[in-house]
Amino acid sequence: MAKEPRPVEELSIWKDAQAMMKKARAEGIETVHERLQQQTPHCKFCELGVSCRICTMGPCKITPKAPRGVCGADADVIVARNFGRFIAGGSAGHSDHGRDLIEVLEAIVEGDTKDYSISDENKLRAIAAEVGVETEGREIMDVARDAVEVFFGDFGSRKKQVAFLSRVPEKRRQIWDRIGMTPRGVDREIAEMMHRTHMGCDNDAPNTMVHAARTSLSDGWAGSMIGTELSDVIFGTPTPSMSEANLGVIKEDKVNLLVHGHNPVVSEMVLAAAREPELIKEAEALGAKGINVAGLCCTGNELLMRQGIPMAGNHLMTELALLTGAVEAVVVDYQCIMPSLVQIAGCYHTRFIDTAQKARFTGAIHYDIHPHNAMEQARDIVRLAIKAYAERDASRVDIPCEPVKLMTGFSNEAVIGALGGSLTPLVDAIKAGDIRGAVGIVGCNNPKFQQDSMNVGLAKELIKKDILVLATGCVTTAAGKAGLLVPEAIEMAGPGLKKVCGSLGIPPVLHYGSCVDNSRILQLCAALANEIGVDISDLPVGASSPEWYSEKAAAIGLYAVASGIYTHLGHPPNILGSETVTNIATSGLEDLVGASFVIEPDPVKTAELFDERIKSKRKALGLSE
Ligand code: XCC
Ligand code: SF4
Repeated sequence: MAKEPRPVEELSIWKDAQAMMKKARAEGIETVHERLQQQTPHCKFCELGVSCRICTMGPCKITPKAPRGVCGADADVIVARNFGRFIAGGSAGHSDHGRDLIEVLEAIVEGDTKDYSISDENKLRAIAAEVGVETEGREIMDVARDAVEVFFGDFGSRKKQVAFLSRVPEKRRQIWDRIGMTPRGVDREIAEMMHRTHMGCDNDAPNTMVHAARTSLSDGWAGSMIGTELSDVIFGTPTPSMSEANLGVIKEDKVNLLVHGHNPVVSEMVLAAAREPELIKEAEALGAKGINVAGLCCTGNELLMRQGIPMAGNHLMTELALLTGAVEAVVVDYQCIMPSLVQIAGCYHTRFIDTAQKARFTGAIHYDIHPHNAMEQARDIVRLAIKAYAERDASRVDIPCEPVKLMTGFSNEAVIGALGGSLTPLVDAIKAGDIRGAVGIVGCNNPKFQQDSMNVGLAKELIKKDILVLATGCVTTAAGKAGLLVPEAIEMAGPGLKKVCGSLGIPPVLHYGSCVDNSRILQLCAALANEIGVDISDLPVGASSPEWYSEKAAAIGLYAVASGIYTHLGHPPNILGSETVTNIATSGLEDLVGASFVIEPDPVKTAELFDERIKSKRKALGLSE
């Protein structure tokens, strides 16, 4: 028998989401929430992490009566192996994204593309110098060519450490060296994790956990960091600007194109095509008032940061955005794209377009996009959307709200610029206690939890306590919709943040970018630690992913911890079936790397935990509470 649908108010805190869920029910369109109900209750063994499918002597599951798998692996080994592969998956996602940016830069250097170019030469020179490339008096293309070599090298097996470890405080590098956590090469760590977790290899859970951390560090300090830095080089380093969020950014009188996925390489071209006068004219000829490009998830974040395009929504809004009935096309690259979008698009006139050979969707229209043909393909995609506009059924259109304003564009370069050229004023504000500390709130939505209740709840609690919040990934749209990303939000903050952010004209919650851009937060922490002359683990900072779901979010959490940042998760990964692994994650790592995970579903309690942590770190630094 079908289960009763849950009240929409329980599923999301947002009116726009609730309205579209009701529309979905009225039109008989299934969403993530119905499918979650069908999948509940979940398999207990999988939830605990004690099921193993790594070989065909199994599959095995650990129970009190069967405490070892066929090969003899116990719960600790099985949980650690599963967790290790989970982290490898997440690291692979971000890092393969980073690799794609190196390939674009290589195409620029080789003259294989007319569509992409180097937008920020200064940034390229700066990062090249950081990774040991000679820049003095050289042509920019020569610098770029050498940088391409260094970054491709970071993915391989020839190095003792990845290049951006030059940013890491000395003390931290010594810790990693001592425990065998220094990331050597992205592909190497990921492949080694797959090797270690084959039957009969790494059968010591703590040892597997150390390599899981090393794998995640290769993501944070190489794959993701390269992704961020080269995106800035190619598309421009973000500077503050204003934009908007929620389903109200979809326009009834325009051709609406949503970009979804993670990488700016395709979506930047779609946006550029949509801004061409000739294509706008074609849209107008069909009676539209123009072409509107809006973002979903992280490719949305990328374009929001650099181009100021509005955000239609985060993870759990992706299906609902199509329910407005006003979306002509959704153009995707990869990651976090629910395959169900193809079916929902099929219920409307919406074209679902995939663009990456490594992320094809059955039923999608495929465009094979490469650096040499990107703009031409993007124009075709925009034309397809314009054509679809003629088929839109006005009677099924429902755009449920007006957009909310937000401020975006906080790269480290922009922040340092706003501070007058150095981090000193920020350090002074931290020392004075006006900014007591900082927490990065990052990551996803998960249909198991009321959408954005924890993301928004935690941000609000933290700023009240004069803790600066940096938002990335799907937390961005949540914070934006809640009105936290505008300068006026200082009214919701404590007196210290109100003073500092007020004088700078910035919000108490800063949009720091997409998920790979968490590397910006790593870089900021490292720079702060270097400025004060301490390790990252000595700083009054933290990280949180309240509503995470993905392998990538787990990798982010783990590289944050391994970098010395106390990290909160709203719910645990599937590790609770091993006391050893659970204890390592929630306390053992503290002894090893000076930080650990904390699991807490309640945002108010979580804010108190951060408060305690920040107090103790401030005290240890000799600062006032
Ligand atoms: Fe995906 Fe980055 Fe999570 Fe959003 S936040 S649901 S991973 S899009 Ni990274
Ligand atoms: Fe079972 Fe061991 Fe094979 Fe896993 S590796 S399926 S525990 S026999």
